[in-house]
Amino acid sequence: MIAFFSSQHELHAPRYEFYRGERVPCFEQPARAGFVRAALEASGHELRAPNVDSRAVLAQVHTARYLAFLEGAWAQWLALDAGNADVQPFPSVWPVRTLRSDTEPDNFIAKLGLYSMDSGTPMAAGSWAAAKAGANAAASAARLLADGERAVFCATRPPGHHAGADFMGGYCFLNNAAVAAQAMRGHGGDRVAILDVDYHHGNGTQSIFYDRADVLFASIHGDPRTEYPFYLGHADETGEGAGQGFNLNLPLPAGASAAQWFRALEAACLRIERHHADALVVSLGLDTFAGDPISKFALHPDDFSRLGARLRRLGLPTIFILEGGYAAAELGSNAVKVLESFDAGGGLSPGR
Ligand code: SP5
Ligand code: ZN
Repeated sequence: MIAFFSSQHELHAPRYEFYRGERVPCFEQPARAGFVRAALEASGHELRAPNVDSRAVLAQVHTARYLAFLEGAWAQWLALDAGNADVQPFPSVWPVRTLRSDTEPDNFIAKLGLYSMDSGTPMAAGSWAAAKAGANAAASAARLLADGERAVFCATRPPGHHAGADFMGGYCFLNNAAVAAQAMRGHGGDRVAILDVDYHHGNGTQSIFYDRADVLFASIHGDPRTEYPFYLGHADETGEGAGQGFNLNLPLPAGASAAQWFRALEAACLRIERHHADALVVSLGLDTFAGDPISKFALHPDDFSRLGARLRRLGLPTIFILEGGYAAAELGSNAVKVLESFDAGGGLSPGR
């Protein structure tokens, strides 16, 4: 399978995040992409640099003021104090209910709070460049699909599915899955389905498409009553307005077995089949792996092969987008299991 990979990802290299009030090394590290790249190369997959500028599609899924903030954020941070080059900015105040989010404050940390859902998304000098390269990969994959490619993998970091139209969060800045889906719409696909299999609910993707019937969002994830991102991802979120019925959340309790997980996958696949999509975008988080350090599902390497095989049976042109997965050493081999079992069945289903 063709994979888009950009060495620009290395420019996003914050050193620490907070856990229980302590600084700990970032779970979402550059080494993750290195392991994925190595596994792809070792098994003979073609790596390509992104070759499509995502700017126009980004403007369809994110707000102009959020994109402007992200692009200029590091320069603003440095302008405050030259010593900030070695300091990671974190938000400390957020416009929750009753506070205004329509006006952008002048204070940098206040802006960071306005555009963040959590304090768990550390920013570094090259975060914008890395995130933009990931969005470019998503747009590049959509163009390849429009040109007839069966499936493409975006081996990108930072991940994207927690990022909403105007906020970052959960290690995510730009929503790559939303870019891929929106770009497919722009290439003439009438209906797109997004399947999010990351351990964490893809709150950003859900919110971007919540009132739309053209992009179905289906997600299997840890129950938000106990698992991040906590404030979205419940089963009763089914879409609104024209999007009513086009959002499917399948939360599972932390500790759910592989058998439970595959029952949820079957429900998601049945809903995707009913959508009669022209293309599928998979938010491929691999933090469902039993060895993941921050998640609580129990998939094993063979289960990732089973996932790829089931997705192949949907018979859809498919863009896989790397999301989470923090057992870095196993990340590449688990991703390759999904891709290779997907590829194993060959061409598109009859009638396409
Ligand atoms: C894309 C993605 O997977 N984002 C996940 C963001 C999760 N942020 C919360 C991390 C909390 C870390 N908890 C550490 C528990 C160690 N036992
Ligand atoms: Zn995750």
